[in-house]
Amino acid sequence: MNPLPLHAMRNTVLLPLFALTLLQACHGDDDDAALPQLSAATPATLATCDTLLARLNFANTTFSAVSTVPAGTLMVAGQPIAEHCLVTGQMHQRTSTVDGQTYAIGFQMRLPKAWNGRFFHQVNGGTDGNVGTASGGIGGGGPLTNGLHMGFAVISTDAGHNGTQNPLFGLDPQARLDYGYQAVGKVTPMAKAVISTAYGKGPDRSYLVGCSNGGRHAMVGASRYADQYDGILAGNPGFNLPKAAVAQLYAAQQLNPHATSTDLATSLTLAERNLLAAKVVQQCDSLDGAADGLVNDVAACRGAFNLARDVPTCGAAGRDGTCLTAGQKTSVANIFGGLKNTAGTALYTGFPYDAGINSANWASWKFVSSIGNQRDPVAVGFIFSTPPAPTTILADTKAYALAFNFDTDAPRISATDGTYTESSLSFMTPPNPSDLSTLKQRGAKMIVYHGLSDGVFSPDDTARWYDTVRTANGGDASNFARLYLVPGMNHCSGGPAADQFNLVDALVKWVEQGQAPDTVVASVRGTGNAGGANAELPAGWSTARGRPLCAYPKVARYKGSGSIEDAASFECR
Ligand SMILES: [Ca+2]
Repeated sequence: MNPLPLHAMRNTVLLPLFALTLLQACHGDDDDAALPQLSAATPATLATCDTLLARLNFANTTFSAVSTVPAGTLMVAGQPIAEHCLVTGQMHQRTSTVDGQTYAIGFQMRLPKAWNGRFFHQVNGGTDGNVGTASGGIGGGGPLTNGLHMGFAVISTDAGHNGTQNPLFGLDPQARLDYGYQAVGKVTPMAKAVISTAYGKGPDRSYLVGCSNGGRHAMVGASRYADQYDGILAGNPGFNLPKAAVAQLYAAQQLNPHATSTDLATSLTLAERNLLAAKVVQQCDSLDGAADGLVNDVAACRGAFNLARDVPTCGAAGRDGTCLTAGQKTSVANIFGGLKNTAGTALYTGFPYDAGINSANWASWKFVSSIGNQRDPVAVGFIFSTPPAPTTILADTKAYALAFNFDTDAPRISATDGTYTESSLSFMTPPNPSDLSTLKQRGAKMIVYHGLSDGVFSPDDTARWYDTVRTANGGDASNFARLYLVPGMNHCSGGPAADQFNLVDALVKWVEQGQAPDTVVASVRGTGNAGGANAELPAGWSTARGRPLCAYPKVARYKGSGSIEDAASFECR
């Protein structure tokens, strides 16, 4: 059946119900059949590292050094890495006419002697500015393995500025653009050329992998550079990062009136957050069929948990850890409800109530990052605002956060001027985020995961994005893009969660073998875990607990029999 007339008919003609049903069934089949199957990568061997430096040549690139890293010299999570070739360098060195600083895109590549034929672009987190070890982290809380160990040729970059230029690189317009998306665009062809020179052939398959801001890079890449990547893995993506950072300042303003000292954490103490999480668990845990401390059915929990009703309100005795004041409840409701301006326009998505919101990572985002001089205030002020905030805010970033006006200051994230000609919402976010047609039509695949107890980037924002992708693809995008929401997990890892999983392996099987990721199992990280134990693993849980990761909108539901510690006792539906 030719799909083209069917598409046209579905969009333009009203059909009898039976015909429409038939067409939808055919449409799905045709869609699947229309997607090309990419061939599998084939391995190769690096002949020589020693002579590579002299043979490397790429426009706007200085290759600084090349050296052999003998087997076992580099250890990743206690695991010795096999022999590989380390290449370091920088691209597009320049002096800014705006701030006089010298900028470049620094990078390192690690090229395994025994190569699996694949390229792994490790996109990094935070505000970048650091060339992290190009070991190819696969995401989640504990490296079961890593891209380098799996045989990928891996690149890591600083996205166009160094650590000492953080966060004031935002004053330079080009450094903003490199951080937003252009560094990925510039290093990708260079890295492929290095691989081609080193192995005698370019990468058969290319993957873009990261979490947090790295997840944002990956999602932006899925839109902007889909012609250059076969697989995209985006974890806890801050794909609306300027909005999320503004929402962090809002959280600080909501919490600050309840603080009993200069420490913002006193606004909602651990005892109070434990109470809040316990009440969420009390109302929502069993909705998935198992009282196991994990709220899998987050959609049902929205209706089941009521902050005003389910959390005790403090009486005359005041705060003692067993209640929240009426004012605290209002602030918590505002934070989880999502930032709105005084006109009632939503400026960022809200957050789901989940079991992991009492975790240290959640607290760090809300009480430290929201007011500190490393993350949200300086990112909003220097990198995302046009014009940028004066550098004098560095002297008191908390004051800047608490004075931020959501009606008059927030619009600066979408503003431009003669110096900053592209707004931060433009350079930080994926253009046309629901349109993944380039990626889809060439047979590439995309996997996104997001912890449901993320303290900074909303999993609801990611789910809402995925809903738009489904809608843009006739209601089902699962043949090329899938989203996994991870109950209890904080920002990229941690929390009361099964946070250890290998979605890179799942992605490669999907891209290269057409094996869709239906049965990916996540595990907890207990004592003795090679990737590091999870300090917040609840005492009552087995250290062997496993859970299936379920492709949204499915959730893991208890089958009704079998150990609740066993992944096989749960099914996705
Ligand atoms: Ca449960």
